Order: sequence, then C-alpha cells, then structure tokens
Amino acid sequence: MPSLRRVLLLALSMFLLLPSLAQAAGVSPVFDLGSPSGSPFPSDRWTSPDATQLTGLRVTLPKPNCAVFPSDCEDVDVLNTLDGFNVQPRLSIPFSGEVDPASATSDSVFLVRLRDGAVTGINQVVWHPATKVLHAEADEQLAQHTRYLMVVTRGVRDAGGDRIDTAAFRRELNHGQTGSAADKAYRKDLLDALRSLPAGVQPADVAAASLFTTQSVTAQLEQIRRQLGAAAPAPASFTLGSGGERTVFPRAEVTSILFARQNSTAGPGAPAPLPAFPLLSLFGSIGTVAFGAYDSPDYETPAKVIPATGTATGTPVPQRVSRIHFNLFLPAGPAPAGGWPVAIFGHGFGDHKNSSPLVVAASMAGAGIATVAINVVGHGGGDQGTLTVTRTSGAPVTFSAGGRGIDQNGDGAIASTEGVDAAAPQTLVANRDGLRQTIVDLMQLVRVLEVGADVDGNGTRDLDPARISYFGQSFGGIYGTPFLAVEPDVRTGVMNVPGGPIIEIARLSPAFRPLVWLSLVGRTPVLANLPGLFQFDENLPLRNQPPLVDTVPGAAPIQQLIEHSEWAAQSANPAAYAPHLIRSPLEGVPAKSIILQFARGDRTVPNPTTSAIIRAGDLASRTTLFRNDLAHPVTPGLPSNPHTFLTGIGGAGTTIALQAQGQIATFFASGGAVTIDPDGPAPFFETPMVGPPPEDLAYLP
Ligand SMILES: [Ca+2]
Ligand SMILES: [Ca+2]
Ligand SMILES: [Ca+2]
Repeated sequence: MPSLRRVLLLALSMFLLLPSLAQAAGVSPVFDLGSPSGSPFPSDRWTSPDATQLTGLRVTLPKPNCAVFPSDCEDVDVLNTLDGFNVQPRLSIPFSGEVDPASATSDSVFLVRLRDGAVTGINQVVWHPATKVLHAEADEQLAQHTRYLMVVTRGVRDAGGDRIDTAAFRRELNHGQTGSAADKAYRKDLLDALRSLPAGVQPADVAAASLFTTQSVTAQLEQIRRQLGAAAPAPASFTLGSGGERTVFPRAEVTSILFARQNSTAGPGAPAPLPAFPLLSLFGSIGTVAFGAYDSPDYETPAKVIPATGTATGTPVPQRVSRIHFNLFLPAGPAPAGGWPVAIFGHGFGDHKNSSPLVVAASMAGAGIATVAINVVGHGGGDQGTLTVTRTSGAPVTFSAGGRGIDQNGDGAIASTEGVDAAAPQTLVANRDGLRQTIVDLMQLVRVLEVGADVDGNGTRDLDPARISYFGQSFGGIYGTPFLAVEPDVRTGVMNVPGGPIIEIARLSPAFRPLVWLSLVGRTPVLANLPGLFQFDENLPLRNQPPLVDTVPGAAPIQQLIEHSEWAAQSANPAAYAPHLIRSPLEGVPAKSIILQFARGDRTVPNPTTSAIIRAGDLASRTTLFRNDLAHPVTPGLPSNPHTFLTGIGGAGTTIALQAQGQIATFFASGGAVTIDPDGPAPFFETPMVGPPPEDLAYLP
C-alpha cells in the first residue's frame, strides 16, 4: 500500500513536473511575498487585521531604508493609516523576463469583484524593461471597501511571442510552505478566491493573481455628518460690525465694499475696493447684501490633517471650533413664504468668498434665489483681514473678512491658498483634509440654515431650508461633489469644471505642473528627472492610448508617487464620490439632481480628469459641454483657456458666462427639474455633451 501510494505520488509529481520543465526557459510572473514589489500589487498580504475598519483591515506596507528614502518612509506612514487599497489602483506585476506589453489587455489582465463576479479590465499599460514590471490602471474606478481578485492569464506573451508560464505560480501557491504566518494566510485566501474565476477562464490559464481590498472612501465624512446632525447649532449671527452693527445692507445703499486683505503676519494691507462689486448691480436683481458668521467644528490638527479613525467604529474628534464667515446676497422684492431659496456657491483654488460669488449672485437673484459663500480652508488671506461697507447714508461698517489663510511655512507671507495643504511629514495628504474640512463647514452651514437664518432681525427666517442648492467652480466643483454625495439636505447641485484626482489635474495642467515639480524637488531623494526649472517627465499614457514602454530614467519613481498621492487622497476625490450622486446613493442620502458643466480643452482642470468623474458617476446624460474649440475661433478676445467660462463677465465671454449661469439659475429655480441648453440650438454649448467623455487634452494654442 505505501509503495502504491509512492508510485502514485511519483506519477502525479511527474505529471506536474513535466510541463513545467518544458517551459522552464519561459517567462513567468514573479510571486515572492518577501516584499510588495515581489508579487502582483495591490495585495492584502500588505495589510493587518483591524476590527475598527469597514474592511477589517489596515494597510501595513513595510518601509524602505529610511536613511536613504526618508520621503518614501513618510509616505508609507500616511498610506498605513488607510483601511485598504486605491479604488482606482495601478496594478503592478513583476515578471522573470521580457513580456510583450501589447499582450497585456483586459482579456489577459483583469479584476474580479468577489461579491458578484463583476469583471473590470485594464487601461494605460506601462512596461518597464529595466525592472521587468508591467503596470496598468484599472479600467474603471472600483467599489469602495470591497474585495477584488487580480488575475494575470497565459494570454500575456513573452517577448518571443510565447505564452507566459503558469507553473511557477501554481507551485508557489500549492507548495510554498515557507514564509511567515501572514504569507501562509494570504496564500490560503488567494487559493479560495481563485475559485471565483469568471466563465471561460480555467485555473490552468492563471499565471499569477493577487487578492486585495479597496479602501473606504466616504466613511469618515459620513461619521462627521452624523456628529453634526446630533445637536442643533446656534443660528448665524448677522451683527458682525466692529461696533456691534448689523451687517445687512440694502444693495442700493452700498457704495463700495473695501477689502483689507491680510497677506502677511504684519497685518492687513490697505483697504481696496472689491473688483466684482459692480456686478452685484448687474440686473438690479439683488436687494440685500449681508455678512454673517457661524461656528463649525474643526477636525483638522494644526498640521492640517484630519486624523484617521476606524472607518467602522471610529469617532472623529473636533480639535477646536472655527468661526466661519459668509457673504449672502438676497434677491430684491418680497421673499416667498418660508424664505428665499438659497444656493451655496463654492469658490475655486486661490479664490475667495469676496470674488467669484459676486460674479454669479445677480443671475441667481434674477431667478429668485439667494447666494451664500464661505472661504475654503487656507483661503481669503489671514484672519485679521477686514471688509468695510461704505453707504449712501450712515457711517462705514467694518468687520472681519473671515480669512482662513495662515503662514504655514513661517516666511511671514500668507499666500493665497496657504493652509489648505497638510504640513510635512504628512505631505502626501496634500489638500485632502483642507477639502474635507471645507465640506464639513458646508454641511454645518446647512445645519445653520435649517435652524433658521433671520437675516434682517425681525424674528422670522429669511432663507428656506427646504430649498438649498449647491454650485461650485473648479475647486468648488471638486469639494462640491463629495459634499453633494454626503449631505442629504441639498438635493440639487451643479459642478462647474470639476476634476479628479487632484494629482492628475496637477500633472496634466500647465498651470499646476510647476507645483508638482516643486514637490518632486522637495523630496529626499529628489525625483525631478530632467534638468531645468519645472521640468520632469513622468512618461505616462492617457487613457485608451497604446501600451507605453518606459525607458525614461527616473520616471518610475514619479509614477509610483503619483499612484500613492491618488491613493492617499481618495477620501476627498470627487471621482470617488461621483457614484453616490445618482447611481448608488449613500445610506440616508437621496439621489441628487445634478448638472456637470465643463469646457473642451480646459487647461486648468484638464478634460481627462473631468471625464473620470463623468465615467465614475454615469453622469454623461447630466453634462453640459462648452465647446471653446468652436467658440474661440469665431469670438475675438475669448480666452484660449476656457476654465473660467462661468465667471468671464466683462470681456468677450460675457454672453457665454451669463448663459452658463442662466442654466444653473433655471435648474435651481425649478428644483432641479428643468435643464436648458444654455445657448439653445447654437453649437457652443452641448446639453448633454455629444460623444463619449473626452480622454485627450485638446488644449488650444
Ligand atoms: Ca507663508
Ligand atoms: Ca427675518
Ligand atoms: Ca446648444
């Protein structure tokens, strides 16, 4: 009996051995669990159990040599606070030899969502000959806190055109009894998951695989929203004057608004008139100009980071209370019973509440809608800045301008966005938590409007809490998307020129690319890989471009940093929240009425980053595309960069701006029911856009 068993075992091992001997010279994926780069990534091998998380896991990447790679070590500390991997992951697959990158397609490399078997392919393939690593983006954004199986099949071919070898992986999986307990547990989970191959794929086809769990994206903002809703806030104050005066003024009596902005630690500068002030009189539609303030819990530490808390059971902790100032513009005429409908407007990067909101308010007022705006974290100059309202009668009234900028780098200056980013060593967080805190402040503003805003002080509320809308430009569309996904009581929203993720906007936009370069030269070791100011080459393909063979020295570490930046910031990425606007609302949040406005060839928020939101949210039918490629050639003076088409009043773009604003005003006035084409049958606006979401840049010269 023992001898028979030995014979059978021998026969079986011969059977297993022979094919692998025959293919011994072939190329195979590497499956060495000794380091994250030694096997297909992402992989739950690089997590630890954590019962406080929705995923039951926390990322635990090992650190490189921190004496040589201190910046990478700092980044690992940030990534290791997360409860899973990127929802838009870059897949990395190491091989033992050369492969043909053209053979890496959605048929040969794909992801299987384990809960339902849904398959996602790949895009943006990059092959690194020097390291023999194949990289590819998941073709679509994945679901949050969900397990996926990554499969690499024999459909991938080596440089000689032969199918890659499958024996090494099977041998490693079945017979690899070496390694840590974590290695063994991961191998077992992976073997179990391999029972979930899609129809038509046989176990013998699998050349490599990994099992990974995506991060939670929305959990912490949802936790904070529940905390905000637990207690009614104090109502807004409208008596901000330095002498206790009410800061509510009939528009016709205001002769100017002076802004003494604080741009340095030395204090505010000289008062200067707000350039946009005359636009408040555009249609005679605005009756009242008001300034108010409310308290909002601030979850950011002084380092401008919201500390990670368990996504299942954690309790975010407010660090302090901030006084948030707002500008409010009421329509002329008698208010409807219950108060004016109100639209919250979110300003852009580097802008502030005393600028663009004044450019859009008259259009809203013309439709009977009030406009309210706050400053984004880090924006509007320092908190010593003031506004002064001068009047046709009565003394000027001076009050805080509500600046939220700080001198974060200690150089004495308060730059236009200083304080929105996290401080070192948590540099990888970037503006994730400045954006999320701004969303918290907007959710708190909704609560404050819900307790009743008595603007004129006569004891009745003047804004209707049942009719709160949101619109935002650029950055305002970026933080506006998560806000609309998480806030249940704002049912109608317009995102104008949003994009995501931030790192993709930054590297693809000529306007922001120098900031990426600054971050590359600020690292140790420095990652800028070209000589010259602002020069670097990350050598990445756009979507739907053919596979790229990357031989640019120093591009690979930049690519990895881009991936890590995106992963770390998904909890503020509009694309990651877009699925929850309409298609898959979050618990307790109704589906929203949405318009997404954007412009062809936007050089500030490039089209591929807007398309990422459109694809993730199935929003194509809700888009309006401004065709600057058609309008620019026939309209002298129109800017080649259409990014600010919503607010371009005063120049050649005035008609376009008012048409875009008119679409929003009509949408809000109808409670989100009516979406007009801004220019009707004329071709410069498409409602909705014609054709698929653009994946190219299409910059005009
Ligand atoms: Ca500074
Ligand atoms: Ca009132
Ligand atoms: Ca049209």
